[in-house]
Amino acid sequence: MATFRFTVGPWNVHEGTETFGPGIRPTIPLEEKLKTFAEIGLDGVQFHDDDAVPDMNNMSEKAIIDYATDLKATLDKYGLFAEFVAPRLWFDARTNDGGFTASRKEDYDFAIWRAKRSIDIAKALGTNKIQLWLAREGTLCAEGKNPVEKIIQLRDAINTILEYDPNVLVLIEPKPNEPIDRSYCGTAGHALGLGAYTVDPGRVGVCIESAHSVLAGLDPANDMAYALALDKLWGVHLNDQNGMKYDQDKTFGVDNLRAAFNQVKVLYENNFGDRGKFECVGLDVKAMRTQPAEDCYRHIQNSKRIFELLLEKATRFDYKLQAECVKTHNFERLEMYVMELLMGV
Ligand code: XLS
Ligand code: MG
Repeated sequence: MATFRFTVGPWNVHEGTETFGPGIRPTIPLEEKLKTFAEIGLDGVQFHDDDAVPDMNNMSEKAIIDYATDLKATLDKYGLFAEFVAPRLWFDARTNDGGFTASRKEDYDFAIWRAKRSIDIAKALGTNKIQLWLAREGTLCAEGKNPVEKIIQLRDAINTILEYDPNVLVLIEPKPNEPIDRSYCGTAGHALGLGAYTVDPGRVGVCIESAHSVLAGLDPANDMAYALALDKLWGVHLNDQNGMKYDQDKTFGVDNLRAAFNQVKVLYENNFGDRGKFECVGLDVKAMRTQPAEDCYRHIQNSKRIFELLLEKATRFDYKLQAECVKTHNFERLEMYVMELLMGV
């Protein structure tokens, strides 16, 4: 059985800031977070470019690489590795109307600058994975962009990333909406379709996030299966989501336990994780706003524990009974078996 490697990003331990209220927990310095990640049994860390190099917009290209090289030493100190670097193109004023699909050339150029610096940072941190959560790549005002032109522009941006470094792998993390109204690349199908039309389709894969699949009205386990079937599942962001509303990033499995089980089952059955740190179980979860500062890693620990408990259930899954049920079309029996397995009967 694969050894699963667990990762999170520094943003998964946060102050509780949301649209309706400011932060209510104190900011924890990065090194303290890294130390705690190692203590609670995580293996690696995911970074936005500016999680790794906070003041990067005001630094020279060399200074950015030097800063990231120091961070790599800190990661080594705690026995952690970097899983990926993601250009954070949704914070800066220049990317308000999208980065790779920006309408103004200077904004597009800034987005490409950040993507190239993300690659430099990734290299310094010892990873070749660049994750693209295409947050604002779409429209708030439907007539505000020519969609065909912008989708080609998005493809060209990915080409530029692929051409900048021949070792880079691009993981698109699709999401159908939020913060924009309509995404140009909202599902795994869109992402892999676009990837197929880049200069090097073999270097474009996906990271499936449970909540994002739910927001697209899709089943996360089936999205993972789709990418696994095409050998394109290069990352997962496990979390949970109560229906098609705002992105909740809840603890994995707390709302949809059976769907969570099926995510673990599909990963387990397909040996996800066998390729080492290339295939990590990312926990993209956020603590509730009510959570006290003294216990603000609990949602990560709970997500990992729920994954492990569901993994134990997946290893005990009765494939003989399943085959019998399938043969006789007795899916009511199979379904009850799954429910009893999950309820510990
Ligand atoms: C937000 C995304 C983000 C990415 C990393 O919904 O999940 O956190 O995972 O850029
Ligand atoms: Mg995510």
